[in-house]
Amino acid sequence: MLISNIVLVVTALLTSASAQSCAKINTRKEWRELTTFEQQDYFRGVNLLKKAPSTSNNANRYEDFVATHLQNVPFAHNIAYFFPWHRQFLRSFELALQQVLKKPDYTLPYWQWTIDSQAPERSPLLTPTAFGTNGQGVEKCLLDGAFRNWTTTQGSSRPRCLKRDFNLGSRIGAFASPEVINSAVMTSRDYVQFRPTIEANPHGQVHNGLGGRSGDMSFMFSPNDPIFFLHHAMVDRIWYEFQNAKPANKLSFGGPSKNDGTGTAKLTDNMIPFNVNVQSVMDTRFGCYIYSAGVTVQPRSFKRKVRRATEVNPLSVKSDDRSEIQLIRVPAPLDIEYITRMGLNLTEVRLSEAKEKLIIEDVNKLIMAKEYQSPAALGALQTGELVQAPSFDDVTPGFTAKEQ
Ligand SMILES: [Cu+2]
Repeated sequence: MLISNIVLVVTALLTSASAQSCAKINTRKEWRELTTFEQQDYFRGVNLLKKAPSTSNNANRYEDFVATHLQNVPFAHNIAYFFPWHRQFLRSFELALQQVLKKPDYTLPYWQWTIDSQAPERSPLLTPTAFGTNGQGVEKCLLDGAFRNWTTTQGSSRPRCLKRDFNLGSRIGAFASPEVINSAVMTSRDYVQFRPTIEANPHGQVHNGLGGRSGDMSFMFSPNDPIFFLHHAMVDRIWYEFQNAKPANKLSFGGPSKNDGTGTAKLTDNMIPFNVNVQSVMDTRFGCYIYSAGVTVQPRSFKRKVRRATEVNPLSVKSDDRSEIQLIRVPAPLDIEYITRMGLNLTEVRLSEAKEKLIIEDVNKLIMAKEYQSPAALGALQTGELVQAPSFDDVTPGFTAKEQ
């Protein structure tokens, strides 16, 4: 009782301290919730930043953001500050877009990749009229989409093309499904447990899936690829969901303050290189935004004979399988090269992969018993209708209730 009162008072103070600076609270929407006109705004804004002069000594304003990410790797990854650092980073990018677009209410879109998790290469974002497909040729240069033929100087000694290199050739290995994310959001004890659960695998799988061996997304200069910001807006939204899942999560924070896993991070810690502390980004409304509930799939009386357990082990649905249309895929283990390059803890990564596998096994048991259907199932996507989710809770009906 006393503790919850203190939390309430602190929340109230924080809210009043920064609410004045927001003329309005805007909603960040999922890519598929945007009109074509709104989607074009992102492409136009990013291309304007790419042409705008740098505010330091980089090639252009866009690369200022890439450089900020690249130069502050140890303060933003594999550490307690992962979520708040990227929240602040995204907010500064959003402000820059508002400026070049001359739209003070412009908000970053997010990519709800959980919906595309079972065959990410089929995502409507990865098309020639949107963010482009896979890189081409030996160099894996991006030749289609709104950023085709882009040149970058970040992360190499001389200008080169923007690269995308799907990790399975023409396919991208499965990402974390909505149920995996929902489980982490609903069942994590606190921030200390929640942060590595999301950072290592669900977040890393998207980077490594799009970037593969040589693509920009697999490296610390990943913001070179403008899809980075939509991926990280989704990551930020997952944190937002966690924060809103229960009152105790609102200001939950902690974990290692140093890259080697030592130290204890606190809300009052300043984030390098930003001149703000963790506390000041704990509520997205301090940054004048909230998130939409996203999209989901309404199945159209979807009937399909589910393979019986004797015929198939649910765990055998591999990351690159595209024939199974009802069961959920277990994402392939993260590449050891990626883990090493990112400085991730190998044991931690493999442990969270094992946990992920168990959750999917449970989900698949429910699916096989015809008690549950995943909105991300390929069959649901093929025959169902993509709709705006009524609320966060409805994204994965039935499952969280069973989980808790
Ligand atoms: Cu990052």
